[in-house]
Amino acid sequence: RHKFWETQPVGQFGDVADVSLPDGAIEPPSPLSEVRADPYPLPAAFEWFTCDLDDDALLADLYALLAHNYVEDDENMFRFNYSPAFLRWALRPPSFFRAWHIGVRAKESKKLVAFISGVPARIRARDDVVRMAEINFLCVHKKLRSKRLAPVLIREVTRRVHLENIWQAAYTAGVVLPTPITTCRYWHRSLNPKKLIDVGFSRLGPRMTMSRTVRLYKLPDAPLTPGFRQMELRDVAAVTRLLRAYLARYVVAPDFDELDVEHWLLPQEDVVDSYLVESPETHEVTDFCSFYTLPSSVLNNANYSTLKAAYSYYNVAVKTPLQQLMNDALIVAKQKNYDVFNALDVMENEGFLKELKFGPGDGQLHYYLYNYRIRNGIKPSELGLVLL
Ligand code: NHW
Ligand code: EN5
Repeated sequence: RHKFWETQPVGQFGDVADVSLPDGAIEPPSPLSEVRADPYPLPAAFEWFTCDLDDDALLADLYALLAHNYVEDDENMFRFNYSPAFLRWALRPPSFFRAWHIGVRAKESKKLVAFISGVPARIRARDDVVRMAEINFLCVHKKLRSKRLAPVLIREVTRRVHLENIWQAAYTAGVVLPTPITTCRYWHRSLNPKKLIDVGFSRLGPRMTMSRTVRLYKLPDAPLTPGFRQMELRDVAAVTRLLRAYLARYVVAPDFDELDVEHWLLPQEDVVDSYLVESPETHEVTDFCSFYTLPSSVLNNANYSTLKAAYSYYNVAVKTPLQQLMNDALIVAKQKNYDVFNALDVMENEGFLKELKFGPGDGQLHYYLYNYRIRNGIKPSELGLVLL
């Protein structure tokens, strides 16, 4: 059934519950001298191309490839539209490897036709902190689909990860592959219900009018929690302490240090937003919330071409109730003109989704580890990892 995935060190559908298999690496690392030295062969018309994201022209090509060929919803109404600034952020975290930004281009025209990327991360599974690659932005041009190019891209990124002596990876996908460690649901909170209905993202509920719907989703003009403000560079140490203590509760979570927090959580306009609560009395940082910006192109709509979406990222509620903290996140997202606020049912998110009027979406997100087994998987609420 899975001609490619059957050959890979991933949980195979039959073994998920096998008690005789230990958790951890499925196969041991090989000596680096045994890692294949040259790139996998591509069909003759194409060549490998390591992408330099400092180069604005290359970044524009990558942006265009993804804007036209990346992930769509099941009815092909929307397509993710990662911005160039977002892609630079997502692909250049601390200690990134340029060799892991892998393009395929047509030899003749030099047109970029496929891409896959990895970035390094330390991810903890139970008490085991593992160096991994986070794989993302796998994309093959629509005209080159179903020609088995994806397995070549995956093998090539695997080879380049192995060359750095890294043997595990984490990735997410909307499709089922062997074998998810957990399956999450997307939830959506309307901020601009009229537009969402006009573009077909949501529907007018039964016995609802437009004006009742607009009233239902109305939010205050400004955050309610005293001391709620944007995160700044001077907050990195405090946010890192808060986040490390919080993520320790989850079975699978990133192991962030201050450099990671500075990269992944310091606000960047229209890329990532982070807020915290600074106690007005003690000036302690007590709570934190964040979201990233990922618009979607609206396909085939006469009135609108894009949806501005915020995606819940890492949130830590210690002193402020989580529901109140996330309500403030909705309020600032509304102030900043987002149309919708999305969240997965990971971490403690179940505790605010319904109360804050999120509704379940039609999309799922499956989480995977490469060459790492976790027997029987985990629940979404045991997962402390959000990939972009
Ligand atoms: S998930 C988003 C993936 N991208 C898209 O959905 C964009 C739109 N679609 C496309 O561009 C986030 C194409 O349809 C793609 C497949 C390129 C998806 N993950 O070339 P063929 C990520 O980026 C398998 C993994 O003929 P295609 C995560 C499929 O099951 N495998 O198909 C990426 C089949 O194998 P099988 C996927 O439609 C994680 C084979 O590809 C997949 O022209 C990557 C068919 O290939 C997916 N999303 O191209 C894995 N979609 O065994 C990283 C399909 O079933 C693993 N397939 O026959 C770790 C590597 C690092 C290890 C380091 C130690
Ligand atoms: C990982 N980095 O399906 C990349 N999105 O629900 C791979 N649905 O937006 C991830 N179909 O439910 C790929 N509106 C997986 C995600 C692919 C994109 C995707 C889903 C997630 C989505 C929307 C629009 C559906 C349009 C028709 C949806 C309902 C919203 C409604 C708002 C009001 C309250 C009830 C829910």
